[in-house]
Amino acid sequence: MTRKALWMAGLPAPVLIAMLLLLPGSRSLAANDESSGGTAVVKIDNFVFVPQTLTVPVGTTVTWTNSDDIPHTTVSTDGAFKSKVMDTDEKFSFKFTKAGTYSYYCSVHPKMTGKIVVQ
Ligand SMILES: [Cu+2]
Repeated sequence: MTRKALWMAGLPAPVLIAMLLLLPGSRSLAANDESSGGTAVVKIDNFVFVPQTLTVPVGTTVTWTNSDDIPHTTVSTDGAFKSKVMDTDEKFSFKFTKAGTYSYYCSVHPKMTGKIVVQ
């Protein structure tokens, strides 16, 4: 009885594995679709935007996270977006709906600059 129950419990495993393998695949396909609206992340670490240049498809929401102990902002040079002052671990998100190159800086430390390239 016990042996039979174990054998049966093992049966669905290949099915589960196949499902686990297939599901992330279909999700990443959807992420590549411009209309689905993906996400991307810029980290602020040690007075640097990481990565300094980020290339994303149109429709991507970019989230900046301040990992510094010092307050920072992210401000577009052409006024497309402007965050409030972000304290440690605070975030700011902006959805890029138009192609273009968006330069930005930290208004507290204007030497901190970065770029979002939207294609
Ligand atoms: Cu700053």
